[in-house]
Amino acid sequence: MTHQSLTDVNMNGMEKGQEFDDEELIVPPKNLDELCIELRKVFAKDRVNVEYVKALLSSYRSNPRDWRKYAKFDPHRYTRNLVDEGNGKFNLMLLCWNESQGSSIHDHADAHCFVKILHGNLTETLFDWPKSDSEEETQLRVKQVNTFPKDGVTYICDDMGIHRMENTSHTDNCVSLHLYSPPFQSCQTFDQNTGHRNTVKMTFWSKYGQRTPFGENESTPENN
Ligand code: 2CO
Ligand code: FE2
Repeated sequence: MTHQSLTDVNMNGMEKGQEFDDEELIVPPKNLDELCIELRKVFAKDRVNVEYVKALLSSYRSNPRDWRKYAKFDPHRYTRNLVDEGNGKFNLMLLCWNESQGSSIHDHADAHCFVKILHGNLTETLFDWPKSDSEEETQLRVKQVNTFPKDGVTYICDDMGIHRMENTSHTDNCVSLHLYSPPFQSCQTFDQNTGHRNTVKMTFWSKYGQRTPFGENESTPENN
């Protein structure tokens, strides 16, 4: 057996020159805790490898045992439930969508947005940005509509457009895992018919499995 020096093989058993975040080398996380640990490592670096993060999220097989404690539904709108603050580099959260619940059309505040479906199906409608230089009212143009099944993964950033997410099922709810990096607390929403925009604050229905105390979300209702 030949002996490789320690400088040729790093702690992950990778040879020199191989990237730490090569998607060919992913070890599927066995649960949500393992996924969080790996995400913290990946986002500790200055540059985000979008393909790697997508592949990592895809490799995790959703298990309700892992995320049940964060899955809290509201009869009136979808909920945002904080799972991990990623050492300040990202926010990881569970979004819980009852039957027919959906978001407004919104942007992502110059952040990366990764989505992994944990239960049910989620439909994304992707729109072009409204022309920012015109006062003219124009309908937003639909670029694409996609439905993602359980364990499916998707990604959006402002360069790709703006979107609406909805659970179009009348019989099943949906749970999705969202990662935003860098974290953000407000975004813009858009009127589909006129292109008019509003800035809205985003809030958490719960944090680490505990209902957010009344008052912590300020007096303005969230509207994202
Ligand atoms: N961005 C929306 C939110 O965080 C959900 S749609 O998926 O990006 O509330
Ligand atoms: Fe979104």
